[in-house]
Amino acid sequence: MARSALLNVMVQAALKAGKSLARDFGEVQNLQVSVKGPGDFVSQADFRAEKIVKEELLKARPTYGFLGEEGEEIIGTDGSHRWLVDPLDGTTNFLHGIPQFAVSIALERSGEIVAGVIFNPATDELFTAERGGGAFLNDRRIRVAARKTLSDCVIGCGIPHLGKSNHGKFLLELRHVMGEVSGVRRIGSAALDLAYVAAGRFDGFWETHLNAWDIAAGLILIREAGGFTSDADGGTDMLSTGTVVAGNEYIQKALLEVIGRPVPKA
Ligand code: 2AM
Ligand code: CA
Ligand code: CA
Ligand code: CA
Repeated sequence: MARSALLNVMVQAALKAGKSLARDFGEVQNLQVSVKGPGDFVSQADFRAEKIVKEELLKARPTYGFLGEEGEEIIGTDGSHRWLVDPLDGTTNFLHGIPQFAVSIALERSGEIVAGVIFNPATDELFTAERGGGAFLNDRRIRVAARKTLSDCVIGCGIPHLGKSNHGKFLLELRHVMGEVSGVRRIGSAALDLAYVAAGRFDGFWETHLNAWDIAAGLILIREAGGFTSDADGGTDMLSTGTVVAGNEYIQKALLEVIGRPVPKA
């Protein structure tokens, strides 16, 4: 597997930030935590990881823009390139000692995602993809699962947390999906959920109210693994709407239809 110089920069940044996260995960009880909103936490570990990623990426490409979850956006002098970074996706898991969290880094070129890296330092799993080059888990090529029938499928989802306004809508979607699939799972890191679809572990996934930094890297991973993604209307505005429905060509379509079903009559 030959990685481009640019993808290598992203991988090095993710590994370095991952090391910092792994260190902080070992003494999570000593970390300073602040509350951004109901159910929405940020810790020293998030800030440290973002600083590392930002420094590594801007050192390698000083003219590119940078949008990370925890800091002010940097507008680059190069108007066509921007990094989209979630330094710690799955902060709630991290703070509870649950080893399901990741660094997510994507590169946007003229509005298109062209490369993505997702790294879980607790499992040492590194997911990478660049446009036209396929998707990889560590050094092995990955592909989306081949199942064509919803009743055979395990589907990942995100569950709205405290402070989100979409609890009722989610329960309705879940009820529809539960009636059709073999099982539903919830990891608590949207980046890992999407990486799991790319790796064929989940047959599909849906979630709403996400941010661009949660999903940008995962979207290119799925595309390069032969999968499909859309927003709630079947369109391509995942980054701006924050809704993702993902799977192989059959399951993505089937899931979109199931999720969009109207409220059942009483
Ligand atoms: P974060 O950890 O970077 O904030 C999962 O549903 C997504 O929602 C994750 O990507 C997570 O990103 C975000 N999220 C924010 N607050 C959450 C919470 N209290 N519980 C679960 N996920 C949360
Ligand atoms: Ca957060
Ligand atoms: Ca996130
Ligand atoms: Ca985060």
